Amino acid sequence: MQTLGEFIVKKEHDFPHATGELTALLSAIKLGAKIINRDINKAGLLDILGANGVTNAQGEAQTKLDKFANDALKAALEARTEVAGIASEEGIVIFKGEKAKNAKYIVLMDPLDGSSNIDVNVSVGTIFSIYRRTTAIGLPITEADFLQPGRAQIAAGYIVYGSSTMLVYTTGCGVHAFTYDPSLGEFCLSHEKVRYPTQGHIYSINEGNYIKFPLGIKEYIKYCQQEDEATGRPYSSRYIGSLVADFHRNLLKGGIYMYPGTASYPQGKLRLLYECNPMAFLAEEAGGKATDGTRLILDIDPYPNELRQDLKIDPKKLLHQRSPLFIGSQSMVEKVEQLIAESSKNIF
Ligand code: AHM
Ligand code: MG
Repeated sequence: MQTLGEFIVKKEHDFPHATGELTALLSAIKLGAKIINRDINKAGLLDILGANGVTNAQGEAQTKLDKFANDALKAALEARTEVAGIASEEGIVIFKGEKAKNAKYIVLMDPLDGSSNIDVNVSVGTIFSIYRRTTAIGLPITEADFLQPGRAQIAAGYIVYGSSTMLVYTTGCGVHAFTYDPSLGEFCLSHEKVRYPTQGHIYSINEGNYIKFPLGIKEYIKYCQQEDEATGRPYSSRYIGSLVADFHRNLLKGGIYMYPGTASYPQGKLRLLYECNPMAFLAEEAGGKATDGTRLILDIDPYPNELRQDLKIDPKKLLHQRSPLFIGSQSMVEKVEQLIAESSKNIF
């Protein structure tokens, strides 16, 4: 049996110049995850279910557990010397003091993804994404440090609080999954070098929004439902409504998760920086693909030069930018991209 801590230290030996800082940072996330896991497991007994009457930066109702999870991770990360600041749905926090000025990394996170599921005992998750700071060491970081393309991530992962709790992460050398053993209080290696199965058979989308979907997406849903022996269609439809849990199932079984834009919300619902990017890094590392329908998610620049030069743009607001997301088994993502491209030609 190998614990997450042992595994990360062993991997670090593969990099001769590694300083151990990333290892320490990942262990802070691991600690935050254990705290969140403990309290989620007894949520019905503690007074932490339901909304807390606060709305977040995007006007969405915050649940008590959203706030609790954010605080648990923030405290675990702030206590370390490796992190200069964090960002989440709750906004950007630039840590104060000398140690933060010299810390190498920044963390973006969705502390409690799928939080509407928590009150009904359905799986939720935590998503994290780690970058090197872009501001020089010795100076306080700025909001722009958090607005890097996903390609610049040096690590990303999630914790899924499901029938068992698992932590899944990548540092760019494959995707590794660890199952939490509550009797030991440790995450233990259960799946090394996870890869998508070549052919997936599951599609995940909120079909209640069907009427609002662009033509290409409607055609892809029709394609999933047609009979075809060679590709094993019809595919199964599975949608939990927690990105982490839907992604996790599709990663292990083979499938595609979709959250498209619609006429009223052209950018969809999911946040590029702390939901789409980390999942896209994991998907690519597992041999899958993640796009917004036409571009690879990891290639999207959230703060291109034209926006940097526009003084009316508040970089704090760019943190919450959204993107359509098509993520999962490569051949399935490419099929939906093809139908999106064909349907856009038909319009003109
Ligand atoms: P959240 O971070 O506020 O929980 O929102 C993100 C979640 C995803 O986990 C999930 O896939 C999606 O929202 C579900 O949205 P919908 O209810 O519109 O299908
Ligand atoms: Mg979320």
